[in-house]
Amino acid sequence: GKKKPVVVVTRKLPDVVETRMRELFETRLNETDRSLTQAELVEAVRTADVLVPTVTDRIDAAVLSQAGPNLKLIANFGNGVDNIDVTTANTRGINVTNTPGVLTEDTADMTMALILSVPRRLSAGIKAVEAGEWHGWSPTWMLGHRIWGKRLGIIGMGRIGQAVARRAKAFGMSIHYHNRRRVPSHIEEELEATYWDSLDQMLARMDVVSIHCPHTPGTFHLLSARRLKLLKKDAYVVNTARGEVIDENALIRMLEAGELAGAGLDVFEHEPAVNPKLVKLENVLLLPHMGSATIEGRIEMGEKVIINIKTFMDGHRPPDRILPSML
Ligand code: 8YV
Repeated sequence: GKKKPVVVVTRKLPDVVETRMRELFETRLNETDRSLTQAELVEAVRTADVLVPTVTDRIDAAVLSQAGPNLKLIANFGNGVDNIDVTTANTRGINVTNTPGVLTEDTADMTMALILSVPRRLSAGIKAVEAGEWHGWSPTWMLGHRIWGKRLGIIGMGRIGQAVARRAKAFGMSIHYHNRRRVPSHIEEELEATYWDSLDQMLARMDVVSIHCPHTPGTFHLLSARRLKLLKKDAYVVNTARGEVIDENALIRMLEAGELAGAGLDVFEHEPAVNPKLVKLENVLLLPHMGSATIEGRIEMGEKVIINIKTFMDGHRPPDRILPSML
């Protein structure tokens, strides 16, 4: 039969995914639970037909310059492709795919959990009980803000942004959004969503702002120091997208100064490093990038990766191909 493609997987994936990959491909797995070293990554791109990286691998121009002649596909295990230099890859004739759709609802759930938890001070409450600092109910202790009747501003109204809007609407929030393009009117109507052409003007009016755009050169520090200052003093910021979209130092300064009510962050500008100043704040809830971390979702991400590889190897365009023009 046909020679099986050499598929190098950079991280340990769920067993069912690894088993299926072994059946279909000449699969080289990472048996450890750590990322590949730079040398191992270079060795991988040199020898692979297909590379399956994750968010923890930086596939930049320097790594791509080491790619062997057989490398034709980078099938990212994940939705965001900011870890990959897509333009350089395409210039070198290497296709890039991602895993859209299967982590939409899980990420939206985690976002909603943060939108519910941060204004209601869940993190501070849990810490108080654990520290034995609960000395009895008080009418004025641990008061947060309700979200019912408040305004949610969504930055990036793609699949995940819309899934968050649907949830927040059910919790009685009014939906506002900023996006490069307006979404179709039937979706706006379903969500009763208000489109803001001007991000600045939207920010000034919101009670909660949640980020759902990709990290690209165009969205780096989109929530800049200047824009963060436009937010109301009692507004909250939630981020389950990418840390780089917020100027994290500026956010920290504002939280420390009480110029913002709080933040729920699943992603960080220099993750896995979390700025110790963030950890010291009581009005934040910090999570270790677990927005899509469900067993079901990870298996479906693996299935998407496999479909992309199989389709490509059969000589067709893989369903989730990313072009630089899409970023
Ligand atoms: C994963 C994510 O944690 O898909 C994304 O963009 O951030 C998460 O689903 C990660 O990307 C896996 O590589």
